[in-house]
Amino acid sequence: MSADTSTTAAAINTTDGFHLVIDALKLNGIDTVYGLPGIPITDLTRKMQAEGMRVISFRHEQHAGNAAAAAGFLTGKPGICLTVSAPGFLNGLTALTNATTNCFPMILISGSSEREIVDLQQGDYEEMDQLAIAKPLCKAAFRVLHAADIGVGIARAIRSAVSGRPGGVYLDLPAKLFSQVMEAQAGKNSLIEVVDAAPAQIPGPVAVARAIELLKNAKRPLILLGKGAAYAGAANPESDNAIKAMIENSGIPYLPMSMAKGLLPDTHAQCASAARSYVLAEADVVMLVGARLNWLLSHGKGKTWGGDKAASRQFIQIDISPTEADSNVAIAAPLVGDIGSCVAEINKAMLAAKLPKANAEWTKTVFDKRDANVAKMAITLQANPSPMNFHSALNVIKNTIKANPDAILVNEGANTLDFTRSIVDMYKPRKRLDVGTWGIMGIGMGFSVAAAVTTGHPVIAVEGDSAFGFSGMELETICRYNLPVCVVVFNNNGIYKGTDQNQSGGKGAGGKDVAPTVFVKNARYDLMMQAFGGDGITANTPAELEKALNAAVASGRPTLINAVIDETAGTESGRITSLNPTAGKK
Ligand code: ADP
Ligand code: TZD
Ligand code: MG
Repeated sequence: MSADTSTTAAAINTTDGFHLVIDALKLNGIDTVYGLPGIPITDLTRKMQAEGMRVISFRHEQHAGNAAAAAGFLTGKPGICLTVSAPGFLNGLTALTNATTNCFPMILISGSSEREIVDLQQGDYEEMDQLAIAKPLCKAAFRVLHAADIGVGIARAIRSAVSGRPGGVYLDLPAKLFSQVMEAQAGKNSLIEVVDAAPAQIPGPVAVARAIELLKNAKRPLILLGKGAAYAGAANPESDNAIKAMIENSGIPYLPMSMAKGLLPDTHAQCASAARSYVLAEADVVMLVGARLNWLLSHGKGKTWGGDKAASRQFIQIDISPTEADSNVAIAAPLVGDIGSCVAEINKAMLAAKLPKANAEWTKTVFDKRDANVAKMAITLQANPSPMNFHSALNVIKNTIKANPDAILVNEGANTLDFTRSIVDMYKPRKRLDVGTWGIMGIGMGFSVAAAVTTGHPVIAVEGDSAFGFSGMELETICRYNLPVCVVVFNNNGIYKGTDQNQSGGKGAGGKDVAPTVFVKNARYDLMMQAFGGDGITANTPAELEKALNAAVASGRPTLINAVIDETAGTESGRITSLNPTAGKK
């Protein structure tokens, strides 16, 4: 080839910012994005689709962001959310921050306006210094100004999202970047395929020995599995097996946190869920596996942990974050590393030390209490009151998940959340997605979309009527992509219950309003689903609910079941009413 023709070929053979973003994502095995188009990323979404990527387009960015976060949790790869500038970015930011709070890997990629104008605050279209705003609210934040740096930007975002404690990463892509042109081969060479993005982190032998010593002397040991343990298996399947082996070989009772349910089947012989308050108060050595001692575990102290008994309790904590230990109470044996590696080391050391099975007197007491509570609950579940209450409706959901253990259960609300978590058993890892560390409402439809898209399995979303309202418009998204999602709205006419009264006695500007916690009575959420071509049904009895749910799971069609629940059945704030300040003034 003469020098002349090669120059001509090079001039023709160019790439641009749009394609470099797409190529960088694809090079790293990312084939799906969740987003909402508009300036400056409209063409990016089209070109992604043209290049074979899946672009799931939402009606509001918060739900696209929640979908990306759930995809991250389920797959161990960062979920990608793509938004426009300022308002779109802010809508996605809640999800990014929530993902970070929950230790889910995701990347929020937002287009942004002209730097020169934004920085002088001259009033650009959708002007905002997005990078500065994102920084304190996520794990890491980057901006790319030159097309030649797109490869580095995406690589840094991926590594930051999944390495160490996973979390949310913000990547700022200014509008001008997308049309920047560079020579194709140089562009290709600038991309980075991230090698070993979440490297194994093996705990030191001294730390392992310290943990074994505590287990050896334990009289009433307990293992607590958190959603970090569930996530660890998405990134490394050996992790699930190691946890199962540790629990079964040790004979130690275990408690799963909400999203760790199903890591081992909730019906497992060593599951202590139905004796939760007993084991938390009585255990003398507690091994935390990917669970933080935050509010969800009463900070590791106080009445939940047996009051005075808390002083003599010792904790082992397995966590990838070295600063998690001692955040609430002293951790006698911290084990820093990834859960798969840490538990594998514990298993080896237990074998070498010939650790005996957990004290039989303790385990018998725990399992007897559990069995008695399960038997008591079975009677409540069988009752068939009219109107239907949480228990009789959840008995149907419980049986459906038992018959379809691959189905993913998405769950939000207050009473709807608490009762579902304790009543519906899960059988396989990473099948339960819920409100997580923040107890946030609004994750429902975004999580459902991601669960259906990433797994192809049926999704059952059990939603309080208030909770559902936060993301209800995404029913259209579910119908548009024809996803196998069945939304069950537990309709009790309001937040917590539907019976609250306006306390004004008819006086004042709001005298004629209903109470702030109640909704339109007898709302027909099922008709919303019909509006978009899905199946919508109202169920007044467990039999009607069962029929509709079975049909939905069998057909895989988008379905919404409006499950009418006794409006008096709930309690204020569900299980966490103790956190609810009420007026002291008489
Ligand atoms: P839960 O709410 O279920 O109790 P948390 O979200 O409080 O769980 O805790 C999850 C913990 O798991 C976090 O402290 C996080 O650092 C840790 N974690 C996440 N992934 C891993 C991993 N692969 N290996 C070890 N620890 C992990
Ligand atoms: N806003 C956000 C983003 N998250 C929240 N957790 C809340 C508000 C407060 N909140 C709860 O903590 S639960 C809940 C709200 C509004 C709704 C409860 O009503 P529901 O469930 O209908 O979803 P139940 O079954 O009626 O209790
Ligand atoms: Mg409600």
